[in-house]
Amino acid sequence: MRQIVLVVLVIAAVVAFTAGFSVAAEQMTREEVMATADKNHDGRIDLQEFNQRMTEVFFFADTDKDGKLSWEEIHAVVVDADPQRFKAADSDGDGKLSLFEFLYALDVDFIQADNNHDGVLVIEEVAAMLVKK
Ligand SMILES: [Ca+2]
Ligand SMILES: [Ca+2]
Ligand SMILES: [Ca+2]
Repeated sequence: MRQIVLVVLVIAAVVAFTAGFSVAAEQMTREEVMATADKNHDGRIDLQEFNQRMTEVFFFADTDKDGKLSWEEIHAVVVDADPQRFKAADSDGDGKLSLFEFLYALDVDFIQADNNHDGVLVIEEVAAMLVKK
């Protein structure tokens, strides 16, 4: 089974949804992923842009509007989502992710993708996440 880093899929998936297309996440190019998350168009995604984007994703994915993401809600947006990662992210064990749990888990992805530890992701680092197996 292909292992793609959750965060890139989430970015890509929400782009596909909000754009009104049923484009598979995998069909998005890294340029498209970058262009959507890079709000100030400086060619890099900083943690603030990242969290902003992920907060949008959170509320987009919360279809029953209870303020938390269930596994079903995550899975509806990210078909490749990993149930183990969902469990790991659910730190209070209530079976759902709060915004805090969601952002915290994704920030770990962000930090791991930031290869040179300068606090921002450049296109090469995003590309590295996309091809990670
Ligand atoms: Ca930026
Ligand atoms: Ca929900
Ligand atoms: Ca929880």
